[in-house]
Amino acid sequence: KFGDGHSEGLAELIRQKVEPPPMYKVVLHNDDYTPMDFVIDVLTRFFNMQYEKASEVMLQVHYEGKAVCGVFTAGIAETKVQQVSEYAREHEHPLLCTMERA
Ligand code: TYC
Repeated sequence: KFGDGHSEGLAELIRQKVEPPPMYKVVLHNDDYTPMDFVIDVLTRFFNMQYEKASEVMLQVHYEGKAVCGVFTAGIAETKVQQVSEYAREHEHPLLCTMERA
């Protein structure tokens, strides 16, 4: 039976035991409308950054177009992207958050 989490081959099970899991960068993207203070709030709220670090990362996005907020396993990265996207939507800001293979 497929798709129930018990259909992996032995080689995949061994790989999982000896290889680190694939990691994903969570990336924030610049836009012209999201307030700087809101981006700092996002970085402190969802990425556990202190205000000073959050301000640095926010400015990196603002001046360079994007910045990495953190590197996580797939499930955690997906959750961060969802949480940030929902929070931005709730506050009606166009802030874009994506993930990419590290
Ligand atoms: N460029 C935005 C402004 O000038 C600030 C901003 C920073 C927006 C980072 C998005 O991910 C972002 N208000």
